[in-house]
Amino acid sequence: MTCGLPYVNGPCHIAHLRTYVPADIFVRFLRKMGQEVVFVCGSDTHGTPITVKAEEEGVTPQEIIAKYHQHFVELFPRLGISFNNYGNTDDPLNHSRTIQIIEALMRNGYVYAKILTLPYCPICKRFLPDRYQRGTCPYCGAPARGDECDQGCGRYLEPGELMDPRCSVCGTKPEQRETRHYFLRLTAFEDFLRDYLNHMEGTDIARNYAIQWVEKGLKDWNITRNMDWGVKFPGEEGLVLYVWVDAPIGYISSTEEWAERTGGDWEYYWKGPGYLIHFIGGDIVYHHCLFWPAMLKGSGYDVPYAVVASGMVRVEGKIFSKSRGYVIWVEEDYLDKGLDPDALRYYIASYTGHTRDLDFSWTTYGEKVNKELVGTLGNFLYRALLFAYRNYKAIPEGRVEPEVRTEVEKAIQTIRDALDEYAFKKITDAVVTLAAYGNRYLQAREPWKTRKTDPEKAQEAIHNCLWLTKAIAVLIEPVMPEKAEVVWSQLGEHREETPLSEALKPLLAGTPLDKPDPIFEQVSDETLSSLIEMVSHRIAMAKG
Ligand code: B3M
Ligand code: ZN
Repeated sequence: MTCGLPYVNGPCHIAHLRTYVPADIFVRFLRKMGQEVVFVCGSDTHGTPITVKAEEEGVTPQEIIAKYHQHFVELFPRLGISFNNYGNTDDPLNHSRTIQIIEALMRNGYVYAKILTLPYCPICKRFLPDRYQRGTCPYCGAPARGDECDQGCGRYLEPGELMDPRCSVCGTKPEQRETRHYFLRLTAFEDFLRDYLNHMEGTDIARNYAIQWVEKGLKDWNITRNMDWGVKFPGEEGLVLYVWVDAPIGYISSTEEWAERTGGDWEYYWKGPGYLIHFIGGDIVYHHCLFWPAMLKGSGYDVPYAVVASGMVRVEGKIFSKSRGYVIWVEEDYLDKGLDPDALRYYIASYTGHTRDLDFSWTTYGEKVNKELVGTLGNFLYRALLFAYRNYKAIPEGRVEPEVRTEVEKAIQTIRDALDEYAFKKITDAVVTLAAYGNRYLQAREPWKTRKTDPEKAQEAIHNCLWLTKAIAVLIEPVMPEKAEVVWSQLGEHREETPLSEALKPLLAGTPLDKPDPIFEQVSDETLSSLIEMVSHRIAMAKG
């Protein structure tokens, strides 16, 4: 399992989490169902996103990547994101794996050289790859940068395609100069890709977009850039591989790094019976479903079993944009303010279907936390545990009622189906529904009354509530791992990564209970207004 590699040119933001949180939930559930999973990611350290940022700050690319790599390494555990390995694409392992793959592609006849006439800035004295140019998208007319129509149709643009280019550093209109480049013969993979994409698992948006592009006709892919920073193209001075060549190869080298450290077998996943699953943002389907399978196929590796692409992210209703201020910085705006990491994981999983647009708004956040987490989920757990503690100080004896068992079985089935569809909202909904059922059950059994009139009945009811509590602890663990641990400890046990089947196992009556605390905290109106104010201020100050 992999997650798209973040460019380490800035800190982690909410749009990153749209990939990492669902992927982490998925991995945790696979493990709960007995699958062995290696979950890898790493920093994307090459390409113009890094060099442009380094130039802006007047530092070297190495300084930029060291700073933000460390930031991501420290951030993931704070959010319960549990990679088995987090590598980086400037690692010697990744350089050598990339060269190995390129040489294999060359040997197999899939790479050829061609002289191109490309924009060259006479003032900056260099060619203008990718983000060093701004101009107009030839497809939709929107303002765009060299390799991507980032404000319009979202298309991937080949070098030379951008219209009316300008140097993005000095604004000069570039000259045209000849330079030798290398291409991957993507057109040779057309039949292979058509067939592959028809079988590829994952979300519809990945498969359907990719199939459409193949049907529109493929073009060979320019895989080199006139730059120094990156993986050097073998035998060519002043040419590096395009970042989108060595970035996905980072998935392989991160697996190799994991294997070196643990004695595991990386080839099991990349050239053997293991399944490869990529979780990505919806804007990089082209790279993962066309370029990447072609590179793998052409150099003797296995192709991905599934590509799970998500919908886009909005902030307060507007398309996510760092420059326009529609952004939530995960560390500064969220974690460092003492907000609950599990509540953020819950928000991301539960807001909408995985392939739809996710809007992050603080008002919705407040409603979700206060109504769903505090009001329904936390309320049931707290009521059940507190009643048990006050009256019995231990888990009382009892038999699980068939109706209660059926509710848990239903939730488990819903979750299994949801995982098959990569439908994470269905998972959180199933858990909240189970807690709502628990609240109704408790209300109907009224143990606070029967405790005096029919003590055995009251015990039975509380036994059932605690059994439900245990089931909830098992089922929320992949979404809210910290909270699951707390619920387990409130049940008198210390358990992590319990198998899914544990949800239906009996409870150990007699286990002593401590006084529970509510596991979720209400977000106050004041906190919410200050968070809303923080974002509006940022938007007002943004340049554009
Ligand atoms: N670094 C980030 C992005 O375009 C890019 C992903 C690489 S995945 C191999 O979302
Ligand atoms: Zn466009």
